[in-house]
Amino acid sequence: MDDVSDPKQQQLDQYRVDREQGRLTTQQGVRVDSTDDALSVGQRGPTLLEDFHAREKITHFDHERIPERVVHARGAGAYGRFKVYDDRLAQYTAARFLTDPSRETPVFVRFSTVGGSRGSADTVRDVRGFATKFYTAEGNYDLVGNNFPVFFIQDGIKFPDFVHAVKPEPHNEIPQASSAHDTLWDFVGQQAETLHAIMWLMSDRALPRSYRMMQGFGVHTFRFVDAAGRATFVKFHWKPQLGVHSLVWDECQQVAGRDPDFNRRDLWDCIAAGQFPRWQLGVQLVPQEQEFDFDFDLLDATKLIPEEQVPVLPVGEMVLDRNPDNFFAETEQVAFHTANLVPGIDFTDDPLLQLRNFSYLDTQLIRLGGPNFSQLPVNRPVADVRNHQQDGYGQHAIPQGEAAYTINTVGGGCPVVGGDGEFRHHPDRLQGTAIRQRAESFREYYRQPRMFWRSMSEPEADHIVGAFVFELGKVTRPAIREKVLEHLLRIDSDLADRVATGLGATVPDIALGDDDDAPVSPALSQVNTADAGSIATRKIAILAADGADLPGIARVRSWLDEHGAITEIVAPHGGSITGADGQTLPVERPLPTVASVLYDAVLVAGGTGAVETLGSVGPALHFVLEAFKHRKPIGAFGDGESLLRQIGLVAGDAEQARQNGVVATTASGAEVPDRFSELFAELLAAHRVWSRATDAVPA
Ligand code: HDD
Repeated sequence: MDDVSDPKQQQLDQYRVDREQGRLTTQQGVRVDSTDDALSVGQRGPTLLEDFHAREKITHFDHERIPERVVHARGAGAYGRFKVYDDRLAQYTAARFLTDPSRETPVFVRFSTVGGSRGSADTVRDVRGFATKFYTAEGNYDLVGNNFPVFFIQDGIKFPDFVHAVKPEPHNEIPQASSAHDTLWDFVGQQAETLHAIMWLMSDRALPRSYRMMQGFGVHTFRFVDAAGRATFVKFHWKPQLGVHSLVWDECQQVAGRDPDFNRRDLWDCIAAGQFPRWQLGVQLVPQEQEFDFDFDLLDATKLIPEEQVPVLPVGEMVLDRNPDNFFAETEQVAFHTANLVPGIDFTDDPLLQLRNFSYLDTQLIRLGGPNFSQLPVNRPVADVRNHQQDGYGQHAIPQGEAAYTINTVGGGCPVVGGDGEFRHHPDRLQGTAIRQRAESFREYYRQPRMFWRSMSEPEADHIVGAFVFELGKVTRPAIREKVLEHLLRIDSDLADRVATGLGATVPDIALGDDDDAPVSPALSQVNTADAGSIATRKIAILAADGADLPGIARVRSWLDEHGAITEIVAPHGGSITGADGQTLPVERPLPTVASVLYDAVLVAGGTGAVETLGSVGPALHFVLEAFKHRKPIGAFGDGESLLRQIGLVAGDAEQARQNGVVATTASGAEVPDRFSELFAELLAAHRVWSRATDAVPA
């Protein structure tokens, strides 16, 4: 993308305050003489009320907290830019930012977990929020999506019930950021509509390796409206350039303790290092006339349109290239709203969306303390804002003029209503009776969960079974487990059998209809969404010690660096290591401060002395074994291979290495062949070695 000036960043510049220069002042701009000692009567006497600086400082501190988001409390955000490839959407939508390839639209994206509190860990089993604010020239457009294409409920009126069920239980506020407890599964048992999203929640999609490596979905069917008012149904997709990759559950639980900020840190570090994450925006388009051509209802947010049925048309690219300056001011105060639309995009009658359209504005009022939150720097449109809404807490604008109403003559009839480029609601023709009743077309709950299950690769299916066994194993009421097993049986009997076996339970004896009618959608499997080509931004621990083969490290490292990977020297002690050649190399991470779960792969450096040392350090051996257990690529060069043999890992020839994910060469120094690095990178690009047997690994 061109590096053109960014109107949003220019706007934000007016609000940025450089605290790394200047003099300390009060909020009134008065310089203070001391901020260490409050004004008191003598050195040991009482503090004086007249110390306005002390009072102001304490008072401001007392008011620092605002309510955390009722859901999606924990998040991380970044600024970036969006641009369409061409004008191909012009025949469907009047939205200029989606049709004009010469435009670059500034964005702010906030990724989040859903259930946990603001201070909870990143790597929990959960849906991830993927909310994008486009600061378009026609006003702000918010695409408030998730990394699952389907939601847990069909009607927004159930949202408080669902959230109360998944959040910590009300009597003791346990468990934090976990769905593995009775109330969530009780809710699932009673609400078959949750099952499709529950399948996603039990899958690897709920454990993203990185926010940079997950898909995003607008979830609902929205509507594009063209300049002539013609509508087309649309679903939005974000596809990450780096492919879709996940952690494994055992790893997640450990990372939650080792680095609770794992995903947040990953996003921050990569942007800070200039390795900007990118996503392709895609759309699935359905002509209005084809609204009823599907075996589900397009208005039902618990269903997806299989990509094989309606392909995703790639339309543009988003890059995130700037970290916020201040977490609270920007990431915490950003306010998304599904009803922030621009001309060319409109809602459908999806009953989940309709209540979302109420909820977001409402929640910002309590969270951000009044109706002027859209004036906060991160929320400010770059488009002109002019209206007669006035007053309220925190009014920053200074509206001028005598008339604060429309229609006026006093203010010259301004601001003028309408004219050009205004938002017009799609003129739906509506007629009906007020009823509380779910549409019949919403009442099939098992076919798409079955499609999801049957589209999984073997390891993905194993993980789903493991997740159900873990979650239901934590449920204390047998009747709840049984009810969920009944639903699983209706999805697929093999799934139910395997989960029941893991739980030591029996599959309920119920009459079943024919369950063989589910199609398979290869696009749902991560095997098909992993980008097998690139190792960019993958993190590799190079395990080394004093006596290491530093020229060998330099050779492999430069190859990996050149291909965009991130390498870190991990050694038993900090400071630096001295190589066999007497040279020194800085240690980036002392072994006691890290663990293999924080890396994508491990490389054991050669050097006789180093390998002997590492072979006698338990945490170093555990490091390699644990990476092996989590199916990460393991490599060794020079004498490094003997350390692998010590713990029973065998490389073999290239074919065996591919199968087992262990690659080694006896070559050292400048002789380490590129072929070694290439094979290691091949394994790394695939992210995990699913063909490796790991059941007996003692780590
Ligand atoms: Fe929601 C936040 C996504 C259903 C009510 N939601 C929130 C955020 C995301 C989503 C990404 C965090 C935004 C941020 O980073 O600030 N929500 C979804 C998706 C849904 C969904 C993809 C289904 C398709 N949400 C949903 C329903 C309701 C809400 C049905 C209520 C009827 N959501 C909220 C909220 C939140 C929110 C209470 C909490 C904080 C906020 O809005 O700003 O209004």
